[in-house]
Amino acid sequence: MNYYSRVIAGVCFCGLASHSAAQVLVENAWVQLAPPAINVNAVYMQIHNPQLRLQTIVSVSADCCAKAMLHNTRKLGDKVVMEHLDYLELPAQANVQLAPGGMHIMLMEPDAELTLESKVKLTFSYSDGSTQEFGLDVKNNDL
Ligand SMILES: [Cu+2]
Repeated sequence: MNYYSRVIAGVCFCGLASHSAAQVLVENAWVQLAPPAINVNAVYMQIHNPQLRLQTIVSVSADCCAKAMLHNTRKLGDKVVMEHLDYLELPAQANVQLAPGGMHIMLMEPDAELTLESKVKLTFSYSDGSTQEFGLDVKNNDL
């Protein structure tokens, strides 16, 4: 093996090492406190995929709630509707925003109403079968 091919092998090894590391990084992840008697909560965050390959979230779940779904907010004429997304693609080395008025995670059928004291454990399941967990706080709109 000459020097050049050793360097290439080293690069490949680094690539494999990062492949098994944390799948994505999330920033500013929070659960929006819902108005009284509304028993669904939206989750917002910025997701960064540090890897050199596309990653796809195929399902989400949360320990607080029987159901969690990926949603997109869309304007349909003068109405605002939410549509279910079957998956969420995270392009290589890019950011994806889950933000009010756009994509979000919807938490439904909570075991108990979420309050500002609640902690939520959110799990992403990826198309390669791996999973990743995040701990989230519940916050008010204006925070
Ligand atoms: Cu929604």
